[in-house]
Amino acid sequence: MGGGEPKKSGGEPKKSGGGGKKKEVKKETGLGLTNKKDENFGEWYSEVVVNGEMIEYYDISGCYILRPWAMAVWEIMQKFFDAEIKKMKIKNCYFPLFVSPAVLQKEKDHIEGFAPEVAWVTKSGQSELEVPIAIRPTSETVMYPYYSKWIRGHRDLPLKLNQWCNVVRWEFSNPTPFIRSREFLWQEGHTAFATKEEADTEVLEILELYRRIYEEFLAIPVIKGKKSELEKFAGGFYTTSVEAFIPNTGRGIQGATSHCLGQNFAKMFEINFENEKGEKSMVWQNSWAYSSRTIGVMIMVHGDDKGLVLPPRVASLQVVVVPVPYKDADTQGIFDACSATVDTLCEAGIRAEADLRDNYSPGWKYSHWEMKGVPLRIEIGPKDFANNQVRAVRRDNSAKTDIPHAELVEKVNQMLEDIQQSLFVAAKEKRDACVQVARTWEEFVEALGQKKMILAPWCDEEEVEKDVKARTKGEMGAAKSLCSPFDQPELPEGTKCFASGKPAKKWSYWGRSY
Ligand code: 87F
Repeated sequence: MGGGEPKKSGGEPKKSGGGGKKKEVKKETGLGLTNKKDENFGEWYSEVVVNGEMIEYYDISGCYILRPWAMAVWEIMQKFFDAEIKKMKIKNCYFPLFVSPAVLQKEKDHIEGFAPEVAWVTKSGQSELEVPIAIRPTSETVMYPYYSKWIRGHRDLPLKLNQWCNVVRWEFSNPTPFIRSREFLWQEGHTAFATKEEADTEVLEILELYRRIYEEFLAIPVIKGKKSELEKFAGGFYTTSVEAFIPNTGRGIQGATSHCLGQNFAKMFEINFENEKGEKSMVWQNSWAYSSRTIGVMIMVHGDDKGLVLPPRVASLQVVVVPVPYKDADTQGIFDACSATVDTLCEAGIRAEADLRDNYSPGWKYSHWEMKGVPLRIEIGPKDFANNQVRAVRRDNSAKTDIPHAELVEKVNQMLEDIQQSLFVAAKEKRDACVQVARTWEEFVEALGQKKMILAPWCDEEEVEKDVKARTKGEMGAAKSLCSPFDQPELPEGTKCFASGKPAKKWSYWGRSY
């Protein structure tokens, strides 16, 4: 089970354990976590998002305040992705938050399963609206009527739009900050092409950008693949995704999706164009999104018992410089050295700040910035000051290095790069250790019991997947297919499906998931 939100209406993280003396001290300083990641993961997560200053709980269940510390991570990823899609000639736009019931109905076959999650506005002040209006859970129905209007001839294609916005899905099960919230931030791309080939190419280009967000920015290994018929977006033609894994809970998590919608929506919304031969044709469409869920996956994968661990590339603060004055030492000199160190780092493009507050001890500051996950701490004490050096301490492994001032920028850059790499490698090793090949139902059930992500040969039949879900139903939730990886291991002739015993058609990842 993933992180849970506090059960109390007040929205405070649960305090667990008896209030021993040690805990009193922690409470006073506001530092430290009462829950351990490996012992009580859900509670640990609720605590770390708050104490790390990413989230504040809100008085509406499933809604969370994203504090500047979280928003900065979002903006760094946004800057990257926005620049990349602009290179692909995708343009940003903004469509309204509200959807009329009439247009929502157009898509009713596909929306059917989602209907309970759609939130409606029914009143303004005390008066009932004549027609209630829906709040977008996604924007197909908002945007596509206008695609129909704007696309006339082949010269209007491709039409490639993206919007950065919030969406609302009124989830009922177990809301979790970032991972499953009733309102979240995302980008949604909606593109239309003259040909299937162009659409197919874009699906994979976008999926590669999603891989890069996870692997290069968040330092989280993902698997690229195709969703099963049961798990794909019902309104689409096929769905590709990047899938991550949370070792502590043994759950897979869909990281982002890139869909080829085929011509389904073109039919529904009459998005037609006249092709070069003067014939009427339907467009091919894609849609793709990643959301603020990315941040939750990062916290779950890298966080530890001291708090958040931010990968340097997404950390708004990469280096915190802490003065360590001593009774008789030249305090002003140390403070000035801290400021000078920050200036040097910032000039080199490193995101650095000094914590010069005089009402907190160095030890308190260490814990504070560890809780917030700053990748590198630089300490400057009397000895460092006298030797014209600084002491650097890594957040990920606590390793300490003395750096001569002359090598500051070079060494810090190296260390940040190394931390980024180490986090990815550590996450990958942990993830890989959770992958289990299962060839039979017995092996599958055993691996599932061990919280594994299971790679199994599959007949690719929808009925069989439904059967797997039914047979694994229980307290922890059923297993489902996560994706069929693009990177397929060899499948020798005669290999049988783990679940049905029929001839296997492909390898597929399975597991419990978020
Ligand atoms: C919830 C309520 C109503 C997901 C929903 O993935 C509708 C929906 O259509 C719904 N939850 N979906 C599927 C969203 C598909 C697609 N939309 C554009 C994406 C990428 C961005």
